[in-house]
Amino acid sequence: MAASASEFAPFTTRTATVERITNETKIQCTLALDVHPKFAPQEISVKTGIGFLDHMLHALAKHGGMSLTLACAGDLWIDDHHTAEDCALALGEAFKQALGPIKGIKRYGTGHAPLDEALSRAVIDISSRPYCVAELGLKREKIGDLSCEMIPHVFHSFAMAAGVTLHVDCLRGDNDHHRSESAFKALALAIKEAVSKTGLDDVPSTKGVL
Ligand SMILES: [Mn+2]
Repeated sequence: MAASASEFAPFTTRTATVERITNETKIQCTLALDVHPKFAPQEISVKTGIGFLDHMLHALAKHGGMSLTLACAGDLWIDDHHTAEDCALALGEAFKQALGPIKGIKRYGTGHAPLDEALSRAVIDISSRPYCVAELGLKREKIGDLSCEMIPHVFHSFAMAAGVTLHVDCLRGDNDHHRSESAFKALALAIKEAVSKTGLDDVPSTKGVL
C-alpha cells in the first residue's frame, strides 16, 4: 500500500533554549511546544531544587503536550522566592521564543482540570499583552518547600515573560495540593489549545499584528 505524503512530511517542533544567569539563580531551560511519538518523543526533566515546583512544572509540560528540560541552581538558602520566580520567567521566555511570530495558531485557549474534589479553570490569550489574574484560594503557608504565595506569582511571572494574558482560577477544592495541581493542569490544557496550529498562516488578530 502506498504511503500518504503526510507520512513523510518532516516533523518540526517549535523549540527554544534559554539560559538565565543572575547572582540569585542559574537556569537552563529547553522547551518544545510540539511532540511526536516517533520523531520527537515527549521528554520532561525538571530539577529546580524545589520538589513541589518540579511536580507542578512537570504536570504543566506533560498535559500541555510539551517537552521540557529545566535545571536551576538557586539561592534556596535564602528562601524559595528567586528560584520559583526565575524558573517561571525562564519558562515564559522559552515559550515566547519557541512560539516565534504569532501566526497560524489558535491564539486563545481554555482549560478545565479537576483533581478529585478540586477544579480549576485557565484561560490564555497569546496576545503580546502580558497580564495575569490568578486566584487560587490557597490556605496553607507552604506545600512541601514551595510557599503558597509563590504559586500565583509563578503564573504571573510566566505570563509577563511569555507575553500572554492569563486568568487562572481554582473554582473549588479543599486540599491545597489538589487546588494547585489542578490549576497547573488547567493551564496546560489551555496552552495546548492556544498554541495549536490552525493550518493557516494568518495573524489571528483584527489588528493584523500581535
Ligand atoms: Mn500531586
